[in-house]
Amino acid sequence: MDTLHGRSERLVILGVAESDAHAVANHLIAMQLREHGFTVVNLGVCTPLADFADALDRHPRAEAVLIGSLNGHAHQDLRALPELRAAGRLRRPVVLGGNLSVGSRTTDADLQRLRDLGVDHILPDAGGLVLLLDMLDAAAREPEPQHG
Ligand code: B12
Repeated sequence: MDTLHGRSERLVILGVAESDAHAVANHLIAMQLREHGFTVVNLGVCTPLADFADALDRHPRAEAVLIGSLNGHAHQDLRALPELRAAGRLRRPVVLGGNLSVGSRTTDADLQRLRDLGVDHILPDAGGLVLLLDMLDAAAREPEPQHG
């Protein structure tokens, strides 16, 4: 719904990847986003990718789908992304953050494998999240270029 300032309520879907039980960052990120005025649909830990898609179906105004992964199994947990996208689902920017590989060092190849699945944005920590969401929001509001 539009506010007095002509600004729609801002909503995001947040959760932690399917095999992952790490809860602390998820709660902190939800708090941070709520402090910035976002409505956060927080699916919590151990959330299968299909549940993110279902949540987006229920909340089609969501600006982005934010997924945390700490245990190193992001690629395995997000492997259904190409299939869901091919079926016309999860058609919002997917933002992934956390420890994105097994071991202490995440290589460019690890990140590329995630992008190849269709992950749109990767953030090492949550510090840049609001800025990224603001940039995505601004880009989504830009008028489509006119052709012909
Ligand atoms: C606490 C903890 C646990 C607790 C979790 C309790 C709970 N209810 O959350 C318990 C004991 C259950 C646990 C279990 C396991 N853990 Co653990 N755990 C940790 C620990 C010590 C702290 C995590 C934490 O809460 N940090 C505080 C938060 C605020 O920081 P953060 O999680 O790093 O999040 C920041 C960024 O990563 C990022 N971020 C995180 N999520 C998101 C999401 C988005 C959208 C964005 C943009 C950014 C973002 O932003 C955050 C803030 O800047 C870390 C080590 C460490 N010091 O980080 C290991 C660690 C994450 N665990 C690890 C492992 C391996 C496991 C287990 C597999 C161990 C085991 N063999 O059983 C299991 C996995 C269970 C599972 N199914 O997921 C490894 C992962 C290694 C890897 N990726 O290769 C780590 C790094 C320890 C290590 N050095 O080996 N763990």
